[in-house]
Amino acid sequence: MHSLLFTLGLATAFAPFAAAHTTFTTLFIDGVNQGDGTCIRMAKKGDVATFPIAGGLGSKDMACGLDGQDAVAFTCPAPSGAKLTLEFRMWADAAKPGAIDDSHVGPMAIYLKKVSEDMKATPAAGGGWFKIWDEGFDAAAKKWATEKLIADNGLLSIDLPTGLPEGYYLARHEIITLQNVTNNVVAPQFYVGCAQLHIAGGSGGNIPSDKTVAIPGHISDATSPSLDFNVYQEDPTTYKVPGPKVFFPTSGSNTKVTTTNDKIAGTVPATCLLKNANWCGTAVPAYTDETGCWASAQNCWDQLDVCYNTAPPTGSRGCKLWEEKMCTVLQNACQSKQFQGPPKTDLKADAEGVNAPVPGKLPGAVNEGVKQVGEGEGNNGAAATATASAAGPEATGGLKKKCGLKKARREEIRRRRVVMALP
Ligand SMILES: [Cu+2]
Repeated sequence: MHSLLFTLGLATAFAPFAAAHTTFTTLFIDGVNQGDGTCIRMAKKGDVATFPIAGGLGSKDMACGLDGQDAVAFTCPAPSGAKLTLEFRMWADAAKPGAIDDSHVGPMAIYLKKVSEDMKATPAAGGGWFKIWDEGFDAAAKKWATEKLIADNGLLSIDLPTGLPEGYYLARHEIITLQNVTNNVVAPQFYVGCAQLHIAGGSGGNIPSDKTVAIPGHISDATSPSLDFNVYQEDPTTYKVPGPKVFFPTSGSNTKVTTTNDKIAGTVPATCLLKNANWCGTAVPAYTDETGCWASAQNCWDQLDVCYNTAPPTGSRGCKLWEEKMCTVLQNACQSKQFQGPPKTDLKADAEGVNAPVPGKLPGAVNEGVKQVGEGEGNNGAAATATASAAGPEATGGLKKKCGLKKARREEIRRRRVVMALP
């Protein structure tokens, strides 16, 4: 008999592992860095930003994570069929390198949901989600999706479908890690988050409702073999990713459609002098006398307050730059009685140093070629089945080796179970 301990923040109770989880921090569209935290819904508090979902399979946090029901200010424009790259970090602000602790093995998936122009108007939790890609264990590479993510420095690229109706979307990632699932305890961890997108297109119709699922609800059975899977003992090539089948609406046209930013709600405004995640610094008032100078400086400090107060766990590098290059310069000018201003600055919305360095080369799309399978067919489970026989005894050898390596880890999990059983 299994005791079902679904994601009770199990690992979070153990300090050495507290920082070893993961969170989605940065989005690239066709190779262009949108900025750390920009267009991304993530947990607002840094100390829990990388933690798995704590509320269980029925929690609203399953949709876009903790605080994921709250829209952020910016929406990023993507051309039809654009390549998205998601960056995952162990430390949201990139204080230390790493994507996710290598003990965390399991599948990954990407979902989309069409929402209204007003990002606040459509709740993330609820119907309308469809899965555009998933991967469990790659038998050819002998790696779980998470292991491939680590090998790619926490970067995952995916091509968007070309047959989507133009409009606003949430793009959601789902990482499920199975390292704490043993023969006695089913404690998978869910790491989810969302990006706010506008996807250009126009040729696509609506998303058929029979291809969509509700989140939470898309995975409801904690006893299913997709969650109750012992990665230390079971054959990973038999693993099936949970949730719906992949639906990848393609259009016949390969022409890349783009929409100009001024037609899209929530894009970073052209007046943005410096950006930090979803905050934007705009020009301070011009002045010609002392009073005006100090008023302008105050305007700068007021903007700075908002920047620091709204900075997500990815950090406040942009705020610091605004403080140094704008407010401090302005204040010094007022103090030295230069009452004609403001002084010229060389700030750019994405100034050097606002974003953490990109940890590696952006990888090719995980679904390159997969979409040719045909829409709605997907690769849910199929990839594992198709490659299982090809992998042969070597795969088994790999598994054994992994068991040996993870022995200490299993013992630790057993200890944890005892701790968890205490009142
Ligand atoms: Cu973890």
